[in-house]
Amino acid sequence: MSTIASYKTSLLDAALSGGALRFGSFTLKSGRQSPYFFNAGSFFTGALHVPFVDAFASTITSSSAIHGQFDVLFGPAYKGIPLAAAVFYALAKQHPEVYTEVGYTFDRKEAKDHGEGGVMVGAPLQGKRVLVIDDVVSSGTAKREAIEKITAAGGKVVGIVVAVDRQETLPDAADRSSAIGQLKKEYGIPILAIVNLEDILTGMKGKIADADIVRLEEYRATYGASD
Ligand code: OMP
Repeated sequence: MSTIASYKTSLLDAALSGGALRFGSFTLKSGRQSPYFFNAGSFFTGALHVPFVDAFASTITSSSAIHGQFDVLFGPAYKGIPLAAAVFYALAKQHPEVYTEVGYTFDRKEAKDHGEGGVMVGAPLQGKRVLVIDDVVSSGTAKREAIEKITAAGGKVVGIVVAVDRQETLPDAADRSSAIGQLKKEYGIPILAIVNLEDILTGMKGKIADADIVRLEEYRATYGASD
């Protein structure tokens, strides 16, 4: 029987109990009809937020390719914004020697035309190494948009960390390579996820209805990536 790391189980249990991980029928941004949905906006109590933020901080600090290798933590609007602020605080508190001079930034969905103006809020990105932190990767479109915005602002994306890798193929893919695999290949950067679809399947067995597990397996057979 396959097992998963305890911090992943804690996150999945918190997500299930708090309603952040739901099973049923959901339309995704890509238009796909999914039997599950992960909503990062549901981690809104202390009991849910703390393990969520801690799991991000542990994922970052346990990767030598990412820990201490960036100047700015970037959270794309909207769900990446509170994540970047909270994870940045956790990192600066746990490792002040590494993160005191690191900044954090987020974008606006619509440019502000008064006051300081612009689409970016926080640390300037010009010439900086940027780590993107966000909720989910499905087809990878949202992360591509974030990379474009950061690049346009003069920053260089050096990695991406998300809560969930849905391990899906690209919508127009000729093969079964994953959205994350494509992004890694295209940008040559590390991309980490706290949990992926396989972890969800393993972690949810016995905790959700068997019929939901079957639907997850069917979805994986249709849209699941092979890498
Ligand atoms: P892609 O741009 O297709 O990678 O989709 C990622 C975005 O879809 C996330 O940033 C969310 O806005 C949304 N999403 C979720 O939040 N949770 C899911 O389980 C699935 C999606 C989705 O629409 O694919």
